[in-house]
Amino acid sequence: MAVARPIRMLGAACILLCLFLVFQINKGPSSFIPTQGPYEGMKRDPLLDPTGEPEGQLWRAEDHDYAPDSPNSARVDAAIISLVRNEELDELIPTIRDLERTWNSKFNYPWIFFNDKPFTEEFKKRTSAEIKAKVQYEEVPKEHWDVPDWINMDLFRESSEMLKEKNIQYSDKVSYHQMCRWNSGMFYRHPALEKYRYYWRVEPKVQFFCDIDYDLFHYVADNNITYGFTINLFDAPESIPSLWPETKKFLAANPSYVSDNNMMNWLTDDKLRPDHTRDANGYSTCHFWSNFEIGDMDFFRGDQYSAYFDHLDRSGGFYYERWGDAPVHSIGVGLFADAAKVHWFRDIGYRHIPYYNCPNSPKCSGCTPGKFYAGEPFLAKEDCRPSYFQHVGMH
Ligand SMILES: Nc1nc2c(ncn2[C@@H]2O[C@H](COP(=O)(O)OP(=O)(O)OP(=O)(O)O)[C@@H](O)[C@H]2O)c(=O)[nH]1
Ligand SMILES: [Mg+2]
Repeated sequence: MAVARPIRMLGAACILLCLFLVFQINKGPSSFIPTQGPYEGMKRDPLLDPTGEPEGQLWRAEDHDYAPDSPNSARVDAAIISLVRNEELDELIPTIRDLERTWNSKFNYPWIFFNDKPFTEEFKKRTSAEIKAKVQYEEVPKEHWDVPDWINMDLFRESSEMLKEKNIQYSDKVSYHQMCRWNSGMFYRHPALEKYRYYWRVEPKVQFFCDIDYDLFHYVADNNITYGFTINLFDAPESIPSLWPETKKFLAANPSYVSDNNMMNWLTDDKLRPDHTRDANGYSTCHFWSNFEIGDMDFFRGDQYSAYFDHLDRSGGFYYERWGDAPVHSIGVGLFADAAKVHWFRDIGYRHIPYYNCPNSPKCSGCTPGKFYAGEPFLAKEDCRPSYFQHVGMH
């Protein structure tokens, strides 16, 4: 049966329109909402489900000696650590209050503040007034902070201009690069941390929302946890184009370093945000957001991670690109640690603007359970948990 030409034209136009819409929907991150796509990693935010304390034996302040000065306390060798500037004092105080109120006033772990400059008397006075536990103020050794002599500063300035054009935040601030490098491979070498094994990293301005009534560090030590996180995010591929290629070079030279139970599938996932994986040359850019970390420094001090950091450091990418300590730690943990020893602290209510980890628990107040971000809706696609839960798990 012959179909009239105008009808045929209309049909063809409809097909073209449909194809165009399908292309628009699938074309890239701007239209990708992880929880609604074909990706099966996370159908519903697990933080909407009631969250309790972790299973197993937990150490509680009522049952053990956690007095601040006790020489025989139940504390393990652990410290809360903060790299911070004097100017951030007003933003740090509410953070200290949050963590002391929700957790540390019960267990009294020492706080150690680090700075590349001497702390002011005001900084020391006001911070120590908030903390019952021991407090220490430490300067970062010059040789840990200074730009290494193999970095060509002309090349740095040129590269940072290019990164700035790509809207990479802080790319032209030398101190930001220094901070990222120190956090990546130097903090655990500070003499003040030599006697400690575990650390909890805290930054000014972050918030804590939930009462934690067990000794977290004891939990970490008892369960041999290497690394604990709250938030799992994508990074800007433009800030790390050669990080994965450098990592592959390192692995080619040291194949035996990779853990049997590694997280390679999470590191190289190309389903959730294919453009990111492509632009970062094979790395998904997924990372543990390192402004919150609870970790085992023996892992970072170990042969694998140390050699990996040294390799990256020599390549210059901390300066010629803007490698953050978050992707560097995450790749290190993802490759060299046992995935079973990495823990999602889902019970810690936490915020670093603009993202949250907010559990559904009567112990929490001040955040909305399951809310991941505050701000523009595009922030939703920065959540990498769908991939993490699928490839690694929810432990
Ligand atoms: N002492 C010192 N601390 C720094 C310096 N730069 C950053 N920091 C600290 O390093 C941590 C990370 O720096 P931020 O400026 O928060 O970096 P960020 O989290 O990527 O950026 P924001 O989203 O702006 O918070 C914070 O604890 C800062 O206080 C520095 O030059 N000196
Ligand atoms: Mg910050």
